[in-house]
Amino acid sequence: MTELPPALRAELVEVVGAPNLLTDADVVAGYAVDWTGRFTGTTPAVVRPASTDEVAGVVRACAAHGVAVVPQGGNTGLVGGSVPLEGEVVLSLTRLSSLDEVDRSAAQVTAGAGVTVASLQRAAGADDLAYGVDLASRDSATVGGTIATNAGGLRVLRYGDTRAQVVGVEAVLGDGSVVSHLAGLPRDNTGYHLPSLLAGSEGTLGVVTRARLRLVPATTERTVALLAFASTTDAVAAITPLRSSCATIEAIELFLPSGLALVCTVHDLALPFRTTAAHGAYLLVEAADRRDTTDDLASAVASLDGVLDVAVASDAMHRAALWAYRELHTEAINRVGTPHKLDVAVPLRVLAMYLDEVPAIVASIAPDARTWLFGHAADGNVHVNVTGVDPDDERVDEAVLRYTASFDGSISAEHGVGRAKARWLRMNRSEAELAAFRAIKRALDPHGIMNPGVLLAG
Ligand code: 2HG
Ligand code: ZN
Repeated sequence: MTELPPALRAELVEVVGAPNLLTDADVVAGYAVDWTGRFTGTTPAVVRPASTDEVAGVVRACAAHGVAVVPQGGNTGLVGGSVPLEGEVVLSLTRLSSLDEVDRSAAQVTAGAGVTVASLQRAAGADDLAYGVDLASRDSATVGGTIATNAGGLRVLRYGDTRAQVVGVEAVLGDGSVVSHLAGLPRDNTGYHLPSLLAGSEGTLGVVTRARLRLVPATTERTVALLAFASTTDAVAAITPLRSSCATIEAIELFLPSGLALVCTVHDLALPFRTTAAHGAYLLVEAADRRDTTDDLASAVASLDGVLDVAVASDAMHRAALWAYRELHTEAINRVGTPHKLDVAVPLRVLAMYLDEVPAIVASIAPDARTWLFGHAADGNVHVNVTGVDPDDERVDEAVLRYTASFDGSISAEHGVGRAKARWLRMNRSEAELAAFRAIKRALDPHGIMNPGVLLAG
């Protein structure tokens, strides 16, 4: 669709006011492309409601006119799930930015869908609490978007994924009805758990407008160690001993020498070690507590086999410098070319072999492509990025995902299925499961207007 039907336009103006219905081609173009530039669409309009009622009004109007809607938060998604690839209307949730006072007795807070993860973290921190989800895109990624995609991030091993933080939701379902259950009681067995269903539903059932989120005790002391190993096998073998000898570990991240070299070149950073010639893999480990964690982490590292080099940082500046080697991977890879992004998870017992095999699988199909591997090692979550392959050539994607699924691995570990992987969902899900998914979709989105083509293909 290139233009809104005039009657729909009038109804949307009625709901959100003319300034919040954007139709200027230059303005809406920015909402129609994803961060990586791989997914570009078009839209006749971007609607910017400011309350749950307005969202409901927008969804009802679009449903009445049979017009499809793509919900969008900070637009940091990586699987084409938040951009209008088939000319849908974009429902931008960034104006839903109300953040209630932190409820200290419950250790919870109610936040609007448009609140960024970074603002949520700041608000929790001011009350000596923390939000358990952290990710590199924290300054743009929103509460609504991270719930819709069930974002993982850097601290899943300690606090779980986004779904584990959501204790209540308010949402507008695909038929325009509003469901709201925000009490967040720790014990509440009164029926189906809609937060669990909506987390990871990628906007295909409805739109989360507010959420009640669990907070965790703030940690004041942090230590980061960057460990160098000769091989992926040695690095992966260190994960379980690290976790069992140091209870305060929050993150165990992995990257490889090629990625480190790229990050250092693109971002003009010095290498972390004098020589890296003998290194085959790195683990970045962070421990956090309310007391100094340096000794805990140092003794856990000292008992490991195969550590060739260690860099340790306790103060904020040096910690950030070590994290930069990991967090800047995404940006550095994007400078090489628009990547194919395959966010997968495999059991830890096959992780080292997987990391060693994937580049060969890619090379067998696309000899000139480059494969970049990094990710959340403790969860077996690997971000397979491939550059040098045409955006529409999906042979590499298919082969890597098939290899992943052969170990009962997940073809979408934390970014969602989006449009990018919808056609491969069968690799992970049985016909019976897909039938159940479709039945749920039909029940909550009877007009089929919520993010069509995302998650469930066709
Ligand atoms: C990360 O872990 C993000 O840094 C992005 O999930 C991963 O760019 C990617 O593939
Ligand atoms: Zn990640």
